[in-house]
Amino acid sequence: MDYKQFKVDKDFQIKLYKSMLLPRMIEEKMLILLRQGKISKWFSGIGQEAISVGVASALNNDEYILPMHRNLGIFTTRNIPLHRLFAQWQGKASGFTQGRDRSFHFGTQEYRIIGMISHLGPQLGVADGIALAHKLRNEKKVTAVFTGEGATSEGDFHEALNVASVWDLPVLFCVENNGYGLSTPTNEQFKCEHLADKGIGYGMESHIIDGNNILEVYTRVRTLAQDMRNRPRPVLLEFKTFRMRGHEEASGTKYVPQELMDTWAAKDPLDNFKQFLLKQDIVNMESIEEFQKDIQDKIDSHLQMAFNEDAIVPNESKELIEVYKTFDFKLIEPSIHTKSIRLVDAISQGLKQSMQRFENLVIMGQDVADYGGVFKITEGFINDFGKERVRNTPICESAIVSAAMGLSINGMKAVMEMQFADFASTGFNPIVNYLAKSYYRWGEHADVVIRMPCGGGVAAGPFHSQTNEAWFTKTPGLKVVYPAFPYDAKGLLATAIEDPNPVLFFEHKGLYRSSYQEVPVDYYTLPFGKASLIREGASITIVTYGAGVHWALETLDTLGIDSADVLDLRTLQPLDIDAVYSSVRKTGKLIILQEDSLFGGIASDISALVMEHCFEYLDGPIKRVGSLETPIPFNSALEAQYLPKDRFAVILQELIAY
Ligand SMILES: Cc1ncc(C[n+]2csc(CCOP(=O)(O)OP(=O)(O)O)c2C)c(N)n1
Repeated sequence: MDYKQFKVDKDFQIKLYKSMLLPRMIEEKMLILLRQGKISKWFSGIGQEAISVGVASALNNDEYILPMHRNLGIFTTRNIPLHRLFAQWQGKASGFTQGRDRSFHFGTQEYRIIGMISHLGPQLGVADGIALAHKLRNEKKVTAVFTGEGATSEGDFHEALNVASVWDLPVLFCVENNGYGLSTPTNEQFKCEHLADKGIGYGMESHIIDGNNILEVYTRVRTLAQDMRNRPRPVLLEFKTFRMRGHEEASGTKYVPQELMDTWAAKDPLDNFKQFLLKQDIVNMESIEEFQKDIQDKIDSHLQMAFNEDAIVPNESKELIEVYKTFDFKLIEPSIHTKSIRLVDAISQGLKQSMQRFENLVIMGQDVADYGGVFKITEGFINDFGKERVRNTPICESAIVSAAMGLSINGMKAVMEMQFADFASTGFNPIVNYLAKSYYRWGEHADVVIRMPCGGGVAAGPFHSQTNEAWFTKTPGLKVVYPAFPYDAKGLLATAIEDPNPVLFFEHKGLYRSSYQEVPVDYYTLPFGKASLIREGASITIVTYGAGVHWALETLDTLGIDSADVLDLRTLQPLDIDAVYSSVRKTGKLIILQEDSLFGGIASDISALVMEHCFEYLDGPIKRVGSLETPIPFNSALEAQYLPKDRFAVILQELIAY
């Protein structure tokens, strides 16, 4: 291995050697503990230490690194106390996730490390967001993110590199090409010779680096990082290396030809560097033994600390509370000065006032800049806030949701406009797995609002009409808001942006230009989790939200019914179930109307809750009314049949007469 051409201070060479020795020795110990059943799972990075250690050593400690499951060397090079790592792997409280997630699935702001989620790819987009925040604040910092070569087949890889390139983000995309993704060799994973060649397609500089040569990794990354700080741009690095053990310990390496193992064993980054240092008289055997002893003592004493720590005692209320970051809601009263505006105007106004209020707020979405978004909600915004804060994005929902998370991690707020709520499906993974779970897993909140133009009745067919709130109300960690009127929309959007938790904000397209109301002109907030009782009556309770509220009111007017409580839920998570209970206890009858097809929707849960809590008050069966169990058809007559409005009128009358 050629070390000589890389000029590194001798003391620093010793430091690099010790930095590689530490993760190697920790791993050797962990493999023993694994066999003894004292830790649960182990993904080995043996043979790949030069990459983790080299990159972490080349960056400044205040620069973010987003590692993968084989990057122990990043954690150790950043000097994380070993007993905390050991506690993490044993599922103990002093680890980083309080026993809520395993292995390397955690981050720590203190050490500027943002850990992975199992799905591998999303963190690439998160790195984009972190780098974007630095760039917007004119901070000269690089962000390094890791992936294996297997995960480069995920769409997230393509999306994240494309976004970073279009936006000139200073991200080092570090691909560790270790030959196999679980059991699948590289030639069954991609067709190009080198992954670095993909850089051309993204208009991105790329390099191949010998990932087993610590001096090459360190010097080349350090030089590149220095350059990227001054001239922000992404760089793709392919580190050639090899996975010397199984994907995880239990899965073995039977499928790997022995010659390959032998070839790469001869290239071991630690042994080769040791021989080099010995030959150069930079170290001698005695000093190496001393290093080993020091590290062994450290590992043993920190392990003892972790073993001595008591096991976690489950506390149900603590678990439930820590799904969301505490939000200290401040009611900002509306001004008396109002104007009659449409729902679409109210949302636009609320968003604009939030942009004025929070200088760290960034809007991202397809066509949101000059074009003003397909619904014109951000029209003219670039004149006030510029194109840096009102950002057009490429068509890549997953990377942009992830980038929104990255902005939040790096101290910003983000609003993402899904062009249509239907397209949340291509950003689904980071929403339900990254944004929703980060706070519970390791205390990192997602200060992100995703605006969701949704809903039917607009003859737009199966892919521009869905109301898919049930995809998200099912997922702990998300908040779901669904206003029916301009006044609520403006105040609730302001609250959604103030709230540090991830919020899905549903905006019914059919109401955008049909629902008018007097709306206060100034900024105000409205609380989450408070339904609004918009009509009062004694004989039946109607619970609904979104377009359903308007259908219910129209139906009551048409039928001349004035004896119904109409409860507009306004937010679905948190859900004001107490308002439902108190109305049902008064009326004795409940009908729930939702626009979405019925099965598995919020109406079913409300029905079940009322059965459990108000059974003795009921004077009739609870009725749920929703759309047909089909995709949403395009043809207007078919769509009218699909939607629940007409069925609602029939079932309402039956229930009143029951
Ligand atoms: C979305 C997703 N698909 C599949 C898996 C299962 N899985 C976990 S790691 C892995 C292999 C990853 O290979 P690579 O990216 O090359 O990284 P390496 O493990 O080799 O370091 C697979 C298939 C997963 N965790 N997430």
